[in-house]
Amino acid sequence: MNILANYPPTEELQAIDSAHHMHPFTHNSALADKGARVITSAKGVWLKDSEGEEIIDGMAGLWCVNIGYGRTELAEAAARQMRELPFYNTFFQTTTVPALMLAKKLAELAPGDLNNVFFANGGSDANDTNLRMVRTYWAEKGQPDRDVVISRWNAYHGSSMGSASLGGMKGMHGQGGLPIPGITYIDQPDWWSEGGDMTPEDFGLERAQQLEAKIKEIGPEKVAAFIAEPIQGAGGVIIPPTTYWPEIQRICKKYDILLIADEVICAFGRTGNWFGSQTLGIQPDIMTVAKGLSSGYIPIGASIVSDRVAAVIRDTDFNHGYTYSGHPVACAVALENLRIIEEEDIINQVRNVTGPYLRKKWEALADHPLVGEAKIVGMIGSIALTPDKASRAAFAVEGGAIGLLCRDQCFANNIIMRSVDDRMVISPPLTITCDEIDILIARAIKSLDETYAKLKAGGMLVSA
Ligand code: PXG
Repeated sequence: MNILANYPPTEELQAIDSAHHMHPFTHNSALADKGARVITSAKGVWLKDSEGEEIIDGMAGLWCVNIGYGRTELAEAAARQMRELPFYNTFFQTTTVPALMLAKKLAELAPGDLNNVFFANGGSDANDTNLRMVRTYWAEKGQPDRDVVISRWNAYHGSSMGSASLGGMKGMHGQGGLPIPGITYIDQPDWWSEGGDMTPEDFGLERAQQLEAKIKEIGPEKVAAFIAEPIQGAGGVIIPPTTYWPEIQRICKKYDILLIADEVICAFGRTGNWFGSQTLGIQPDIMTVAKGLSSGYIPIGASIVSDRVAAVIRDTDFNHGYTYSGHPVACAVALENLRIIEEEDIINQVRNVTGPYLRKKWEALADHPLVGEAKIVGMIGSIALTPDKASRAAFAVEGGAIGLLCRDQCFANNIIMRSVDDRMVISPPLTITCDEIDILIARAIKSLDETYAKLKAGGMLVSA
């Protein structure tokens, strides 16, 4: 059966979906009651569903379709590679041309001495690699007790046992016996929600200095690494105050703590540079990448490792790897994706043209009665919904219910914006045009207006 051209009616598809398909991060029974929206095709920034509705995708799939949908060059690269060599492993003294070429390309693109690439299938398993790698690094250097990794509350680093433990999502820790030992957390640099009366700059410093306090509490000789996203994505697009990262960098250097920048969302143009670390002024020892590496066309992730760390790991048997590490088809698709980003000058377009255009319109959303702060860097932004801007109040209704209401309103208006608690976030394809940005913003405003009207009518514009 050609499922692309000849699928059953929507209701039937939804019934099959709810009978057999368990969705991630979803209350599946509740979803079954209303039925999942069936996405059937896409081009550029536009999704189409099984009812023929056209939806503007403000989230680039799941923060990943950087070059937009429908690029047949990637399909052709995959088909070519599948015909030539669909799979071969990289475990036992063998390699493949796409894997080595992609490793070389990433080494060229990555800043500083990040010249060494260990492949994974996505961000979660790349972060598992990082956890084992930094501990192995210190053990090989004769410091096996140096095994604690410091992370941040409300960080997202993946969903496997290791990466979800590295993450600081309390709801995830509550299920399945997490976190695993040897991981500890400091607070996030979310000035809007947690900054109180401090200036953003003072608050950024204070939050960064929690790292130093934590290192002293544990003992520097026990700390292996600090892991963080340059800009927290799944945590609500938390863009840290300008004082934050320089202070983190200073502290990591002072105590010789390895710095892992989780670039799964920030890399490949999202912030207006190849890597978020360049935008935020970070010099990591390891970068985690995934998502935009293939623009989501095929699963692939990687750890990009500094010469210093790699020298030690290369000199030992690192007993770690995935069947599909360096999968030739995934690597061929990623290479084609990077070629397109480079040759079509997509990152400069974000930095100089579409990014500034979006920024102006996005920041103007702060004038809406429902919106407190509106922040954006490149093509990743968020707005905080609030019943009272002046006091930066949270809503009396808890659990991100207002955000969910706004998200559903967006969905009904054929715009995808994701809610994280009561923040709305966007991360559109980097190829979005100025005309499409106008449509995105118009639909966002319509959705905010409708949400506001509903809250007013329901008496829910009440501070906690
Ligand atoms: N690190 C970061 C920073 C991420 O954003 C991962 C690691 C894990 O990658 P994989 O490929 O294993 O999923 C991510 C993934 C959301 C959402 O709801 C975000 C992610 C994944 C799923 C949902 O915003 N980010």
